[in-house]
Amino acid sequence: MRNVNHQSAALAVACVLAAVCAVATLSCAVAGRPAGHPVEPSASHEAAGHVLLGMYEVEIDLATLSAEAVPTRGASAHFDVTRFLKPPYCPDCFKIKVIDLDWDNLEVTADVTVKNFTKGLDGYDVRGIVYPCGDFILKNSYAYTLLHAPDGETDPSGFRAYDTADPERKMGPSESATETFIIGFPEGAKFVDLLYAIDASWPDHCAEPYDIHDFEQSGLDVVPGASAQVTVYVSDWQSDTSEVTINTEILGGSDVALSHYSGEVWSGTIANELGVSPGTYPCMITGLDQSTATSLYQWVGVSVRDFGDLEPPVWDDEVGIISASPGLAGILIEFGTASDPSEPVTYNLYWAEGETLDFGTANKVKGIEASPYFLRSLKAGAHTLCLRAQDLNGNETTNDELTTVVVGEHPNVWWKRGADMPTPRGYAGGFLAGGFFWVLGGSAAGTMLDTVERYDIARGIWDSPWSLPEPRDSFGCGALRGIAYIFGGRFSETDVTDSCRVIDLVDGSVLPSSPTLPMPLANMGCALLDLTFYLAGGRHFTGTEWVNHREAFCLTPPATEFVGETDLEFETSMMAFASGTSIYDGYLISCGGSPDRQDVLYHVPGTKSWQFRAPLSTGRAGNVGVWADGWFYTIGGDFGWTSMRIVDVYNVETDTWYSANALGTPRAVATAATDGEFIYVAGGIQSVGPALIPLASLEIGRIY
Ligand SMILES: [Ca+2]
Ligand SMILES: [Ca+2]
Repeated sequence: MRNVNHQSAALAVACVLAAVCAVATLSCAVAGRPAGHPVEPSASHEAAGHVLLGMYEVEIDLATLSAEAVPTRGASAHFDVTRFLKPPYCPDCFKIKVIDLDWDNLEVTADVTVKNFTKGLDGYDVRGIVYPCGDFILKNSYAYTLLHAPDGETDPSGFRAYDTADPERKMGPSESATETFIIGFPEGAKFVDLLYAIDASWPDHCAEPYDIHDFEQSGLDVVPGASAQVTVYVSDWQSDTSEVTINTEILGGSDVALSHYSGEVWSGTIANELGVSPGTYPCMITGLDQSTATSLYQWVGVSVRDFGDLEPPVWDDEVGIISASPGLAGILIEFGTASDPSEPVTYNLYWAEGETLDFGTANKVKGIEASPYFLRSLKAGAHTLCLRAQDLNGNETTNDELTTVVVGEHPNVWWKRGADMPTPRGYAGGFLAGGFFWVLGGSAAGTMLDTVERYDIARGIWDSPWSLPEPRDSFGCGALRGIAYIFGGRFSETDVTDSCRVIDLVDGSVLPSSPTLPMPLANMGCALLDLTFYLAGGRHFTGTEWVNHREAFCLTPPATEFVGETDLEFETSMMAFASGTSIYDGYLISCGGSPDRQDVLYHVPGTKSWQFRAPLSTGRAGNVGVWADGWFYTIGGDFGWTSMRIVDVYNVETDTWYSANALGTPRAVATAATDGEFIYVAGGIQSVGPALIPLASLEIGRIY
């Protein structure tokens, strides 16, 4: 525990230091100029012992996730840090590091590190304040303040408190600390712009309360005039808070003064004057220090309930569990939605090992907000589940529809949508390399593309680093030691080539001495095994028709000559194709393929045959394949002229097929790759009768 505190303290100091240095530098730069910036610290707070260490305009570029902080003039001109401090030069003390970007919830997460650059001064109650700028808001505020608020800003702004693990909240000389800020941004934003200030109390603790926490209430009914008791903890270093109020305007009331009960506890009575309906209502609590006229603010949620509501929620669509998809150690559960006047409706999952369920003794997961729910860390074997809905009053549905599934038979995939690929296309090549999912070339509506786009797995964003030397689709493809290999494919809808390209992933430069295929081929199987590329099947156009092949070849870079391998058992193309390894051998799997084959072939390179394995339940072509940890996955494909969402998973050891969760979007000739934990599937073509729709969507499947 002690160590943790020290680490966190060390991180916090870096931020203060950077901030002050920036201010000091800026002060010199603007010396003698009139202060015209609208952002100026409020003079009334200086009496409270607060020091504005710096105010910055911070901009985060959501495309590159880089952050830039520029000190504002007004703040620097009006604040005399040298009264307390003589900062040494420090070019790098205020650090912002973006650590996550969540497009689903429209929020960016950044670590902000502050450092105390002084040689002998302690800072107290260090805060990073985020003033609202348009639609950008701090989502994880510790509490709220009006300190240093820009002119005209009357609503308290959220802040994060540093060093809260230290009982004294003290930042000593050369200590640093880091806090994580979650910033919400509006849809379509390309940048996040914030006004950010760092405040500390010197040379002692702040005068106003430093924390307002643990709000509690008794039940508040929907009936107009109904009342409830509230209590809240107000922490004050000097134990001399003058006044605590809760604003109940949203309930039709006003500022209600709370009485000092004992220690940090304040309590009082609030009323639902308007008789607002069931739900949770935000109310602000203010803790005032009279001598300095400084307050700390906190938002709390007041819950209103309908005590006359004794009815459980009503299911809107399906009752309880719609599907329960078991994996090796977890179950993905999808369920219907229910509604109730006493919102919000939440869901309770009951589960037990075995094929029966006793509600009295079952395991219970309470308060699930929405479908789906992932139940993890389960033993192999049968599990029985039931899901019920519950309203705010605790009324629970009585449905007892049980679902039994067997965990541990096969892995499954939990698909989620990722950021769309910028260019919709199918018949592209791709692989994982350097932390990116690469998608190369391809075509859309008959137009060949030279587009190269890559998905940054850590950051969840796409960019386009370079282009292929020429537009091309339907080629074999792989990456080895930072080099992309492109084999054959098409230059136009019927122009199939034997040419190959070897390309440096860093800058897209084409390397000399490319191999040439033994014959023009497109849509062949291609997989990398033990540093050797294996190609099999494929097709070419005769001028009047497409002809499938059965030949197989291999190439071991840096050699540029293909060597013959054992032919497939039949002519095919557009099949799912992947390599895998067991403790004995490396092997290749070819699955499905033109024309809508069910066949599955298994081959150990160097042996004289491809073995027929257990066939697919339905034929398909244009399916894509990946292998992970002893299991082969076939994803999507076409049957007839209809694209499929189907995902099947194959146990290579036992020669057994299982169904996995389907893709969200039906697609064929997509691009897929796996790192063993996640499967990435991008683009492809969706055929609906004669219509062919190129896709941009990315689906990311978590293997479980
Ligand atoms: Ca006080
Ligand atoms: Ca109800």
